[in-house]
Amino acid sequence: PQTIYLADYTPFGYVIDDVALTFTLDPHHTRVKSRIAFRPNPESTERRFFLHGEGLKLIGASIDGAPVTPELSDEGLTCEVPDAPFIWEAEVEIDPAGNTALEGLYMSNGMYCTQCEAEGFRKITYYPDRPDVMAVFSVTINGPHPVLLSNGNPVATQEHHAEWHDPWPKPSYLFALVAGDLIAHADSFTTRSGRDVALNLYVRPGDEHKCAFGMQALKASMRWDEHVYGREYDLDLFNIVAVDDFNMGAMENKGLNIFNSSAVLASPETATDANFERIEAIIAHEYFHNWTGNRITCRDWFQLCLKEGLTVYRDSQFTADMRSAPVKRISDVIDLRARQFAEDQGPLAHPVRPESFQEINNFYTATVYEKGAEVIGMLKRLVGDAAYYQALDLYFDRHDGDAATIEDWLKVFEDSTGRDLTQFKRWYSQAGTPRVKVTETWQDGSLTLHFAQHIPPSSATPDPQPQVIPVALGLVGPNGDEVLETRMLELTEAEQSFRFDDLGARPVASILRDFSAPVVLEHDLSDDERAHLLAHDSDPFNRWEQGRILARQSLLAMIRENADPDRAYLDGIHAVVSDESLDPAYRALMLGLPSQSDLATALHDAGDVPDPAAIHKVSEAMRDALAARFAEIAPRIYQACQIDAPYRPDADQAGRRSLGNAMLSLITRHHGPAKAQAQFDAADNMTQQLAALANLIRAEAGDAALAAFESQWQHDRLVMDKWFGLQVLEAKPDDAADVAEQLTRHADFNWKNPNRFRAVFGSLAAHHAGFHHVSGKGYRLLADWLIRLDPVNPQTTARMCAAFQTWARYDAARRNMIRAELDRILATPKLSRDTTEMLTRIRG
Ligand code: DPP
Ligand code: ZN
Repeated sequence: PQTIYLADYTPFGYVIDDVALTFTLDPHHTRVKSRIAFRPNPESTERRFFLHGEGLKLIGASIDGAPVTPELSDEGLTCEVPDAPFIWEAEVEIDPAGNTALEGLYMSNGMYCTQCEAEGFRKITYYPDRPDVMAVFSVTINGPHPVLLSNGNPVATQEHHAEWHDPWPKPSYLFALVAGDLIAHADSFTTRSGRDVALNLYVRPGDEHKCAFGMQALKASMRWDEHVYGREYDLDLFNIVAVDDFNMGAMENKGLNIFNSSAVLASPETATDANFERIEAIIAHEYFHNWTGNRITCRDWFQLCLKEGLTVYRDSQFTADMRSAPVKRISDVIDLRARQFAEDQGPLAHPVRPESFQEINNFYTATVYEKGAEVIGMLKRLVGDAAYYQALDLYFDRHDGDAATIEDWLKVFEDSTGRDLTQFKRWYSQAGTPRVKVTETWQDGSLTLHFAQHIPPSSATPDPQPQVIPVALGLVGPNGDEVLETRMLELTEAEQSFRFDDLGARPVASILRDFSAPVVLEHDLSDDERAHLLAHDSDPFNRWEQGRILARQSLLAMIRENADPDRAYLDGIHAVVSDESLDPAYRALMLGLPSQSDLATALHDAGDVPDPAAIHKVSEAMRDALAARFAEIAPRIYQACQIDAPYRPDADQAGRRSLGNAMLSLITRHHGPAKAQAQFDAADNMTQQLAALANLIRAEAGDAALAAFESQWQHDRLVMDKWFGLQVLEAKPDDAADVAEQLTRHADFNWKNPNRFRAVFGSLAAHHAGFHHVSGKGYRLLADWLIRLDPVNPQTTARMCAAFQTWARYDAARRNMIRAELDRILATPKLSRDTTEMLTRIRG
């Protein structure tokens, strides 16, 4: 396959003034007519006329009305064109019902829908399918469906015929079309300048009761973006459509967002608190793209972080405002470490702005999204809040309507703050997670903190240079008081010291508060000092972090030295979790342990070879120890967390349920499954029902409940995804692969549906000890199914290959087994470009 380089960017040779598309829908024989007004691009000397096109049957083409015979290839067509403005017309035939890859125009449960990001539009018609070509689209749809939708505003609708016009110039990846027998959940929103916007959430009949929350979240997002970023919506209509078969979470098409049904549909009976929170965040994310992505788009796909990093950052601010800021921050850090750090420290490492790729779909990664968001957060910490919002105003002013770059973005900050961001830009160009080592000296009331930063070299970045790292620091006195309030230190050198004078007694340094930079901090505090911060730090993140480090250290000692669970950790956590003045959601987070995969990383970093079975064993032993330590208080906290009021998915109730269910798992461990069974039987919402079910399975008392759950919910796909996933996640390590294998034989294992495939195999990959079982059966099973899925859906297959990315940290036997499976997949005839690139990179 061909490698594409950022350095090779050149503008397209032609400008498009407008585009008219006419669709005549038919499951296997849809006709698409295009009429495109091109003219030579004055800013380009390129005069080769190339249009992307894949899997299209060309019926005919003409230029200015005269038929032409273009030269066709697998990737598109070329044609002789006039050196003056001209009208290109073409007609193609496509096969939406045969499109299982879910890119371009496809069918899902009888409805037509599209997914064009990144390069799906070329499967719909011949077009310069690149984000820097922006045009005004008019779309006509002929089809026998009650609902026919496209971007922008409707201009004419009659039965079986609809015409749409989108006044905002857009790149082809934001094109969308939907047709089907759908029902609208309608509402409206008035923008602060008085524009009335009609809002619709379109769903299939039967899902009408799952719309209300998504609609509220949309209105909250619209309000928030006005208040915080001064951004208003810019059309009279905003439509969202829920689709069951979808590769991603959702897509921000202009005026017509398309959502994976799992990312928008929710009712209290069918969705958990975590589902509600995720839905609220994704609705916000896609809505926020209207400005950061659509009004200002990307020049090329190397700039993907320009819209994704910023939009993830914006949706995290929104969630922090809607719910609890510390809980959101801690949850984001857990996720960042699990997904992004793993990527950054393995064979898939790449900069936030990559410099080459073969298949762009493989770069919708945690690095581009989540590290991309962290980079924005650091920029805001460095320039300060007021300067950040001023810079954003300038960004929207200066680049509205542009296809922009990271250089444009940074220039806005340089111009509005006067700050030189040359070194900061390394966050975009260098791969790898920086390690920051801190040593302290204490003398005559002065504390000196000595920082050393080191970025491990990788093939993506062989010679890393020091980065600008904002380090939020506070000092906590011996009695627990804050003796120095949070201040921002800026590391710019490989080594740097900061001195703090006139301190009476030696304080404990609380470093990297609020996780002010995406780095690995190595700060040798004693267990007593960590316990001191766990008890007293005013920074909720670092308080949580110290508990987490104590847990990790204890777990590692249990593996290496057969040590007992650390008393100081158990006591410290007991004290925080018992503190009723703290937010229940925060107390619940405090009870979490480092993931087994995180422990494997920690062992590998320390030069040990991780043994997944041993890691699983000590994690279980630690949970047993927590259950014993909480034996007395857990039933009381559990009781205090029960809610009499009707279910609401807000932060307050969700926090209480989360603490209550953390207690339920301790109680089940220590006292048996009676309480879990009672909760299962009484549950009137999915959060309580699913948590109880998980505990019953874990206690090996779940068979009856699993059967009852299945018969209650077999009509509901999204709930059945949970049923499939939970059985794998909660299986014993010896059984996880077998359970997954058996589930693939279930009549409802509809493996071509990405949500169902991920429910089983995403859960298997997430089950560390089960996936890495010494027999190799986890590896074999996943490889078998990736081979089967690849010809059907390359994008989801390639995404799932990441399960193998940590192979190099295990023992020789496991490494050999994994490599053999990677080779077996790679040897499959006609393997997709997506999967080939992923496996080649992973294998190294
Ligand atoms: N739809 C995906 C997202 O919103 C890709 N743009 O992140
Ligand atoms: Zn996005």
